[in-house]
Amino acid sequence: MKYELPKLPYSYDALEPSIDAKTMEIHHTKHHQGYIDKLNAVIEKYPGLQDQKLEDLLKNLQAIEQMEESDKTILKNNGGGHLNHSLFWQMMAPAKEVDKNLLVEIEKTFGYLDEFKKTFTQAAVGQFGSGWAWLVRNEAGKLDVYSLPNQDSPYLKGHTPIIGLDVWEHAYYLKYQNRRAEYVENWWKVLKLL
Ligand code: MN3
Repeated sequence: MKYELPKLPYSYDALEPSIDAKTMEIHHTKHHQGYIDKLNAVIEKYPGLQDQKLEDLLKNLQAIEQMEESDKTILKNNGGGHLNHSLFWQMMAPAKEVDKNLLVEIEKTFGYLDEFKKTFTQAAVGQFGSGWAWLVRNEAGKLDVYSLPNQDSPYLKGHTPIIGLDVWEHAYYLKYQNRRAEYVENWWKVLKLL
């Protein structure tokens, strides 16, 4: 099976002014496509792994015996890149569709939505260099917030990602340059779920 670039559920300019159309188009057609191309190239070498879900490959990455270490790194970076971005596009929208169950659980875990937003924002702004801020469900079934470098997926830790924010410079540099905090502040407006 070849991985393919998922279509966006909205147009490139739909998230303006929070995220500009040019950034969306380059991010989707160049960056995300780039991860998919490299993911396909490495998976092609291992026919035995091609029927497995990508989430499961990342969860069990260290235990995959037949794969060379250097290829595991390629799979981690580009499989993560593909999954992370696929989720990222789906979580955003020009209009809110609040997930009430998630909201209740966030309030239970973090006290208030604003407290959660503060914690998540700190993870996003504080991530040194490229990476993502994550809201995940951990191995105990509880919500947790942290950042991970590069394209590391929460699946590598056995966690399920719920909300992810891309803080690689390619996600915001055209519009916000070095002002990551301003990008994060505006991103909340196009996060569909909350
Ligand atoms: Mn990206």
